[in-house]
Amino acid sequence: MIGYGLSDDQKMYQKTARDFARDVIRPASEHHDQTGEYPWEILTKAWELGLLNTMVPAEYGGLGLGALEACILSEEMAWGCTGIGTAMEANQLATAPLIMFGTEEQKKKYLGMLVDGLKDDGTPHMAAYCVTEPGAGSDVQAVKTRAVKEGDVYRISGQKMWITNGAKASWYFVLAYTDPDAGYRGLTGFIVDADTPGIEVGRKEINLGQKASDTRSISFDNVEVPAENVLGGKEGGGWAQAMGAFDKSRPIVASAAVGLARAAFEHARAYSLERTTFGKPIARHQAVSFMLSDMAMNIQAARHLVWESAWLHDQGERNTKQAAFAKAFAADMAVKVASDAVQVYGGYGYSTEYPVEKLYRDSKIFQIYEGTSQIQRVIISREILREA
Ligand code: CS8
Ligand code: FAD
Repeated sequence: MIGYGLSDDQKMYQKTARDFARDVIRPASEHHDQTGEYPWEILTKAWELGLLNTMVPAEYGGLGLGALEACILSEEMAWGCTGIGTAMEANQLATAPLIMFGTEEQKKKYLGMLVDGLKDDGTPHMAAYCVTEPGAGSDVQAVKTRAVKEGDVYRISGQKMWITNGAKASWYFVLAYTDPDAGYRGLTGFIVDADTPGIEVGRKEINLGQKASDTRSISFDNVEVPAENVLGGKEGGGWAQAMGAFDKSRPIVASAAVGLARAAFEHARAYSLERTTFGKPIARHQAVSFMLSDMAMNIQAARHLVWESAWLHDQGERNTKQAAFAKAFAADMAVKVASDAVQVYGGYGYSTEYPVEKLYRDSKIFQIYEGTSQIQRVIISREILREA
């Protein structure tokens, strides 16, 4: 692909997603922002069009798209609404460890569940990635959740926090210590059915932005999980699975930040051509037009970092550094672009009557979830120093 142009197939996916974002997501985004209602209707339409779970390989019933195509789609969804986009993309994160490390049986059962059909109520199966805990976010090795083996089952106890799709998922990827004395080599990944006894889902968190997305705490009290649900059948494999998943999902999250910034830029540009001060459109004041120039330039730079990091992953190369470049740059860029879009609107930008206020609120989370902007720099510094 990247020889500086998208293939015909990639352009077709982009157009399908762009039309969907314009016709279905955008018109509903204000409603979901105001009500916090989970966007089941939109997710169902997306599922019917094949826009959910796009990286599930063809042999398990999916489209088998690469991370690059997933990024192209994610940018478009996020242009429509990042709250709705996050609900969609959380499935890509939850499925990533399974796609990369699952056994045949696990992939057939749990990836198949997502793509084979809808639930009895006509909505799609969702999934969630449960790693963060109340006392451990950036420092993943500090998680406390334990899984104890008893015969051919494990019993999981602990609490997860800030779990996207927490109350909507049919199954969870859960990271827990099977051997707390072995450091990260004592962490094991599990696939846990969401209706297993002992699981309790907390209330929906009231967040600053991305209100359509469902964020929950989840507690596990002696939850019995069959040994066959140890991801990849590998006790002690959880760390590599959890970290490996980020290499696939961080470019997708970064591309969502690009989509949000593109939306903010487009609003700001249009407004700047309409609003007049001192006898001319504000776009003709250099201070304003340079803000727009910086927005356009940084959006394009972020997109290139995103596409490169996803493309490397699709080539089978380790992209940890490039995924961190993309995530940090795109997140910081999106927050700045959204903030400058509010600035271009002046007082109107601060009002809920105008679209940039929502984009500003929605942008902040990109510097926090999927590894904070500080943690991306920790990762980059480790990688570049290792290369010296
Ligand atoms: O703790 C790691 C980290 O990544 N922290 C950030 C946590 C994070 O990103 N959480 C996000 C949760 S999910 C979420 O927010 C969802 S948002 C909603 C959905 C959005 C829609 C999609 C860390 C800081 C990188 C690691 O720190 P340390 O504990 O200091 O470990 P290290 O010493 O760096 O590493 C230990 C060994 O592991 C190897 N490693 C590290 N990274 C990788 C990757 N692949 C393979 N191996 C890896 N990526 C590292 O090389 C070390 O190996 P050694 O052989 O021991 O030297
Ligand atoms: P902390 O780790 O306590 O960090 C606090 C501050 O200290 C941050 O600014 C951080 O950058 C800084 N800091 C910490 N350590 C360092 C360091 N070594 N160097 C420099 N600065 C440092 N998690 C999941 O597992 N699954 C999900 O689906 C999920 N979805 C989320 C959705 C939302 C809306 C939110 C808010 C969070 C979600 N998370 C999810 C959790 C998210 O990944 C964490 O919040 C994030 O990784 C940060 O962890 P923390 O909140 O514990 O902050």
